[in-house]
Amino acid sequence: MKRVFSGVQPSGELHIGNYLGAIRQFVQLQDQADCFFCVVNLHAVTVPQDPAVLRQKTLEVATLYLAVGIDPLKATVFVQSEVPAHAELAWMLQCLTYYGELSRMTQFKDKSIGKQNFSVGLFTYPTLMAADILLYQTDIVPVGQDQKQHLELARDLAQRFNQRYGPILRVPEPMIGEVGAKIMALDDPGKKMSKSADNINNRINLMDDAKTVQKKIARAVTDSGNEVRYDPEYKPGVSNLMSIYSTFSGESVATIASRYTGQGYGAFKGDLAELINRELGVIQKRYQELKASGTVEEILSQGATKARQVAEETLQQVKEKMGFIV
Ligand code: ATP
Ligand code: LTN
Repeated sequence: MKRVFSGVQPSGELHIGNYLGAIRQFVQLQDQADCFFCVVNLHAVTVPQDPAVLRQKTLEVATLYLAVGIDPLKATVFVQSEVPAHAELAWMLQCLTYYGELSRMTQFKDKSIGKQNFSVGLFTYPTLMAADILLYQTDIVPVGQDQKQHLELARDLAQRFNQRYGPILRVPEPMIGEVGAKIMALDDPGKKMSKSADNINNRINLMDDAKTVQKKIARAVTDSGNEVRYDPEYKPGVSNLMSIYSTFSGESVATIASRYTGQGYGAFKGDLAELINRELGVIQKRYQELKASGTVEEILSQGATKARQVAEETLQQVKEKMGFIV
């Protein structure tokens, strides 16, 4: 059975970009592979976080994992800081990572640009991510397009380690969907939809109510003209909305275009909001049930126990190979 690992940061509200780009794939994979889904709170503190908010968001992301359909009987769901091996392996991998490699990471450049001060953790973030993945001898990592460069580093580090010390780390493959892998911001289709963007009209959160979704879709930037046509270069706003429609409905953009011929943006946007609300409604109902059940903490605690066993095994092998006394 193939091993799958992925993570989401508890650094804000989850949005439909996270859902369509990554989390929805998690649910499909749990039936075919041995899956580990992590709430990566150590990654979240690379930028300042309020401790009480971080704690609450960590539980929220875990609850959302379960609400979208991740089944703790099939997949292991846990919180990164509960498994010390992540931070330990990250240090060892930092000593294999070149300064130049991290300097070239586009996410680091985007997040540090224009800031007077940013943490060293923000810089070494991709090495911690590589540790997450390599600890579980992962075959497949389902992520959105923006994580491709980080995945390449994880692959390079596995190969470098294996060459230097002997072949013990599996080299992971990214799994990036064809549609939905890069959902753009509603207020600016030139940027990706993001948790940390200041404008809340940038994104649709998984917990947004039906009215808010309607409003955000109605306000979403489109282009002059009124033709519903897929053309990312000349009609990036409409094309992004069509991609969202297509990933939610499972229909091709061509089918969607022909449905709205001659109808303009209004009808298309109304139906899109309805489509999103139908799916979010189901997730939100399950979320409230899970929250009320009070079972999430116990699921996380069992997940961490299982994760620790698997991670510890790899860490021991790494230590032995590197010459640490074990
Ligand atoms: P931030 O914007 O603060 O960096 P984020 O919204 O990118 O956060 P992450 O926790 O970094 O969220 O990402 C979780 C998963 O969602 C990753 O696999 C990432 O590739 C994916 N993802 C994030 N944004 C998008 C997007 N706009 N479209 C598709 N997938 C996305
Ligand atoms: N960097 C990722 C989150 C993340 C991750 C991982 C994803 C941390 N560790 C391991 C896949 C596998 C992001 O989405 N920003």
